[in-house]
Amino acid sequence: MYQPRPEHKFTFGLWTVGNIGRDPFGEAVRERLEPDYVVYRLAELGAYGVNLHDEDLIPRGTPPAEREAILRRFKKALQDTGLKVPMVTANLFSDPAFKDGALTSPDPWVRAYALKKSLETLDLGAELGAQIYVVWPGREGAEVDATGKAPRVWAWFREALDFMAEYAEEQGYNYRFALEPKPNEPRGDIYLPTVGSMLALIGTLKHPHRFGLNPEFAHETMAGLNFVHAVAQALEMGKLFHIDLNDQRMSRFDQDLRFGSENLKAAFFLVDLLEASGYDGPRHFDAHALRTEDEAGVWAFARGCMRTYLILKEKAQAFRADPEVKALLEAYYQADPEPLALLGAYSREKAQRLKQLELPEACRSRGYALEQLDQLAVEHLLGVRG
Ligand SMILES: [Mn+2]
Repeated sequence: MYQPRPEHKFTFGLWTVGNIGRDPFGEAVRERLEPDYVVYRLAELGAYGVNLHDEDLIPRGTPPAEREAILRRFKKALQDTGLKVPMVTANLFSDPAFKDGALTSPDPWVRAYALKKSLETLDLGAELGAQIYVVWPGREGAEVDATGKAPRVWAWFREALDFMAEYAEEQGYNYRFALEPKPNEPRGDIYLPTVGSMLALIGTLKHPHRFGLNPEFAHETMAGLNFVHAVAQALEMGKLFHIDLNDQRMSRFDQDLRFGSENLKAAFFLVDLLEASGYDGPRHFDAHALRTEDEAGVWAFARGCMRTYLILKEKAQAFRADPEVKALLEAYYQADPEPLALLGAYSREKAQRLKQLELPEACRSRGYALEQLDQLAVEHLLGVRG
């Protein structure tokens, strides 16, 4: 029961299970795990794939011969286990050069270097079979607005994205680009803080069909927003290219907690939404074990993420199949054909009839039975129904 299998498409980043527990106040508490070792362990746990930043696999400054040896070992582990690398992303945040932005640094040397690093990561990912390229503009932000940079960054960021897309096209790579918003951290404010701001940017790119979203539970929650709504909008627009699952308390630093460990109800409705949507991309856990944990705790964390997802999937199915829930929803959406005939696409005739409309008084006194519906969801979650 609740045993993860590759067809569930669960993925982890090398940086997630490989997180060494460093925080702004404390040193590392765990040893770095070798990438090939992570692959074997994730495969044992039933994961589908492993994702990476360029530097998770090949640390900056690795000599070419060593680079080849690392790649050989990593590819052998992938071959031995059947694990996939569905997504790659460039680390545009660790290098001190990126302290005032990477693709939006005021220094064109830095912008060019960030772009070069992105192209090299596209090459690396293509070599590993990746088809999703995430762009997380974590350093593309500011603490100081006196520079007047804010109105300029959009053009720089847009040009860089267009450049990457055209490079990928010319190389014959089969990438979809997934943009990941976050409100703050590491910068005081990040320029593209929410799913809504990213969706708006995509419409201004040269090749918008190649770009979509990689929304993250923790990031929208940090902004005080409803992650389920954000994902629903991305889905409806055909823009959910990837998803970062984890958990988070509101108004805190980026906690990257085990999936479902804090906002169980939001996680429940998220799984409900994703599973019903036909989304068939990876279910990626961008989270890490608590700093209190040793390596055993890391694998318990990884198992927990996947197990909770599968339990919530079962609960969501039971909730949707519950006859009381179905009856409440039927009544909720019950619709008189008369007003429906006045809605939809504009016509002069409809507009004239709308002006004659008298709202039935029952629309003011009607109850929507949401207390009953929500209580049923809570009872499914608490395990006393279904
Ligand atoms: Mn993330």
